[in-house]
Amino acid sequence: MPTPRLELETTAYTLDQLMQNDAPQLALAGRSNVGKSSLVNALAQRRKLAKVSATPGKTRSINYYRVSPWNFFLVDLPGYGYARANHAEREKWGRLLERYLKECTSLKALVLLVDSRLPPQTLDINLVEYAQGLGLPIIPVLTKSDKCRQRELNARISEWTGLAHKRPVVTSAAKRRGMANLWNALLEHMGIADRVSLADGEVADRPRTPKPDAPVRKQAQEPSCRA
Ligand SMILES: Nc1nc2c(ncn2[C@@H]2O[C@H](COP(=O)(O)OP(=O)(O)OP(=O)(O)O)[C@@H](O)[C@H]2O)c(=O)[nH]1
Ligand SMILES: [Mg+2]
Repeated sequence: MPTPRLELETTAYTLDQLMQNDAPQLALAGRSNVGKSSLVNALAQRRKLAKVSATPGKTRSINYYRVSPWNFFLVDLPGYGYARANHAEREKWGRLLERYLKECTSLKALVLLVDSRLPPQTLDINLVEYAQGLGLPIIPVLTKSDKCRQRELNARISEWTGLAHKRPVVTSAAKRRGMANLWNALLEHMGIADRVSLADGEVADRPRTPKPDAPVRKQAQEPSCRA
């Protein structure tokens, strides 16, 4: 049973920097701060492969991660719906995302990340409709499940199964839960027969030792669980 490995291959900030490579791609899309970069790290069982931040709008580029031993790419997209980005920035990211989804012929599915704590949001539904219009399959993924009760997760599962016509994969990057399920959903979608077996909570690299007098950073406001 192979162990998946992720390596950053290249980064694109503009349309003319989009990677030209025939290998298949799976794109991770979702609202800003939903946990896309954290999920890349959890899938890779690493802590710092992708930059994570409590401040929304951290990922401003398209980051292509090569997945070994299989020859495909996971693509971390800039988050949408970042309220504090100015109009011009939002336009620029929107255009980049739209062109990427429309023109990348190697793109095999949109892995849509949605926060387990929130009912489907307009921007997510718009993206689902846009992708469905392009004939692009959607793999829905619930993030931050550690922040939710089972009752609320069940509600999300049925809402997203209805919208995306596929049962979402429930994950927590923080607790490293659901990573084997997610890998296996991705491999299955790619028509790859291998399956991954990772125990929940499994971490490959060593945790960073906190400095004794490191200042405590203020966290951005997070939605609360209403179940
Ligand atoms: N509790 C919990 N927090 C998480 C989880 N995944 C991500 N976070 C937190 O959510 C915040 C945003 O995570 P990112 O991975 O940077 O989110 P992103 O979608 O890449 O954000 P942008 O790059 O701004 O689009 C960070 O504070 C993470 O620590 C999770 O599974 N559980
Ligand atoms: Mg990010």
